[in-house]
Amino acid sequence: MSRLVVISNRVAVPKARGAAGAQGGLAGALNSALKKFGGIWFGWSGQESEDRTGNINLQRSEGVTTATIDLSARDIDEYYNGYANSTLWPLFHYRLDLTEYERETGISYERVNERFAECVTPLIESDDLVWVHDYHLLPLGERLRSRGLKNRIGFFLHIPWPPTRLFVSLPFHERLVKTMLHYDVIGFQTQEWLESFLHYCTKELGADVDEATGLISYEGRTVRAKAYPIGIDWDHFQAQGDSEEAKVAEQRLIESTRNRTAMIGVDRLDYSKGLPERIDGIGRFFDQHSERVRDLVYIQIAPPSREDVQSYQQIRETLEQKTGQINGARSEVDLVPIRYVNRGYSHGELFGFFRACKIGLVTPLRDGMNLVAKEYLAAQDPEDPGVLILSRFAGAAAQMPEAVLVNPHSPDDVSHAIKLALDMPLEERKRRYHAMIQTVRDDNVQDWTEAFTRDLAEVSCKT
Ligand code: ADQ
Repeated sequence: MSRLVVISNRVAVPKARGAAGAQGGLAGALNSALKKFGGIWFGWSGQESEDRTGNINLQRSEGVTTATIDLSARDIDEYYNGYANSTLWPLFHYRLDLTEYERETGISYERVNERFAECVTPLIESDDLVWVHDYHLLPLGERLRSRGLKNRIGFFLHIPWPPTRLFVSLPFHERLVKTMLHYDVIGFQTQEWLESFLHYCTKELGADVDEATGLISYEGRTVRAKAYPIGIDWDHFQAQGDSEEAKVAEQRLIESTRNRTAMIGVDRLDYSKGLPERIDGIGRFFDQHSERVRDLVYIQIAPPSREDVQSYQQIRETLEQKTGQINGARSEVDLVPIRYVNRGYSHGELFGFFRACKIGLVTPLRDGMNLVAKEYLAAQDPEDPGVLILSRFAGAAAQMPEAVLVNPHSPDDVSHAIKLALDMPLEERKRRYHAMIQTVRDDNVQDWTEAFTRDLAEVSCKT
């Protein structure tokens, strides 16, 4: 069997997984894949240093070898905070209003991709499958090819691919997509993002695209584009749910919310997750049903994220303000309607919290998939499941239409969904839960890695 070389912006060693703190869905998924295949996970250490000697730090932990490099202060500022998180992230989440276009950060993005290629190439053996991840590394395939790599190289985008009309606002958009067409397989979370990409290739590049098979022919090369919806690590999550930690967390929440229905939201503090809009929806519910304020408590767990980027500082302020306003107006000596917790928890604790909450609110304005929606369901008691309120703009909505789907921009819609969830009879809750849980259990992260790596392995080697 071929080894697997995973390349992503950040590398997270497996033992960090259970630790308290926000860890993106990507980390857990990739650790599972690497344990199965053996091989290497290459990326940025998360550390800053001015060392340009190309020193690579190799470590082995729980069956996974990690290879990391440090980045300079300038690279972190311009490649990571700049082009990746102030240009591509907002643009790909349809937020033109937050998208910054700076020529310098674009140049740094290319430079760091080149440095990644330079450092990882000597670690790659001729038969390895190479799997590149996410928007930080869109041009890496082309950089690896320019160094003579003939391996099968795949790419997976964890976030949405924007509609062509938005994407063309990116200076040098053609150049970026042309570099992507050096991969052999390109994966997207949903059919919708896949279609947007194929549309761009047809309309803007004039590539020969077969919509049915996802095959793109361009300048003598053929690339396969396909949707591979990511899932959770079901077994791991269930095991966490059986832990003492989960039981204590569940009990703690039940006791502290006695006689009130608990609703929960767990999100990185990111503007794409629709947090202020969600608080507006909850505020609207309290306005429309003031008699029910005493029945309800909303718990928002939102650890800070990308704090060096200005738009992330703003979202934090906005959220604190809105939460403060509602609590100020609606609290009583023995009652606070919204609990806002600005930190991360382990998956065991999250399992316990999810299980204790009768309503899960997952309302991003735009999201590639959203694993929290799946984790919430995975933590429910099948005999008395809670209700998932899910944004129709999350990739997960395409897989789970039985959730209570909402338009997260509309406070009335969110308020109405809360009312529906609170009053939903047990039979209907069970029916919806059972319709969704099969997808969550069966289309899990192991299945996802298998589907992607199988397709990549089937590509014939270039000789
Ligand atoms: P994210 O934007 O990070 O991931 P998501 O899919 O929801 O979003 O994954 C978040 C993960 O972090 C979940 O496993 C969750 O449990 C964990 N997490 C969130 N808040 C936490 C907290 N307070 N404490 C501890 N853990 C917390 C990106 C894309 C998504 C896509 C994933 C995977 O933006 O659309 O689903 O990658 O491909």
